[in-house]
Amino acid sequence: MKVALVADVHGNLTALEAVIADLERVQPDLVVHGGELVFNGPQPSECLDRIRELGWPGVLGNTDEAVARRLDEPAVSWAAERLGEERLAWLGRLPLGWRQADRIALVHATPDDLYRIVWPEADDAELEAIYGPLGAAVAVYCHIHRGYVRQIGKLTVANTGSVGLPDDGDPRASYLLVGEGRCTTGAWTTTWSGRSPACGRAAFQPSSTWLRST
Ligand SMILES: [Mn+2]
Repeated sequence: MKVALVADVHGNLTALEAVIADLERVQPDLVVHGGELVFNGPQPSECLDRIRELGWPGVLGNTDEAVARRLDEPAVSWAAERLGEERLAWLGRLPLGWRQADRIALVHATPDDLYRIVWPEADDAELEAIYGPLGAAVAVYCHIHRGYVRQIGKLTVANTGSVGLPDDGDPRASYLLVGEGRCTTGAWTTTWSGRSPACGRAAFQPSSTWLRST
């Protein structure tokens, strides 16, 4: 079973549509979103509606939570106004985690923190301490906008990268694909994949100072 994990859309509909087109080619059995769907791109409502229409299950991201509770910040207010009460309520109801039995577990940042940053350079012991307790063969997180896959003993830790605001030196949207692998060992092979066709970045990036380059 092939599962695509798609995250950090950040209101960038152009990038989201590029990923959806790529998924039509890849034909995963299931698509799950990893949160940060609406803030801080130009089309928050359009992105949210598209994901709801596709019926992807998913998890809450830090900015989803901030927008849902109308954090008093200009760019958050801008997005919240466009979304309206019904969409904000839907956002606020997103769960903190998603899992597929003991095979895949997904959280936005870490199991107990929506904001904590765990870089790809983290050592094995740190990754295992944070994501091992999820109890899944493949632990997936999002949030840092840099996709990677690491094997630590029997545990695979992977990051989805970002659809709308990639920060890994490649401006194209990215997502993670987890496929069924060596079934004799019960392990799942995780494939870093999903470079979608070229797409633009959101023009509206009021909070993108954390990006190393544009
Ligand atoms: Mn995040």
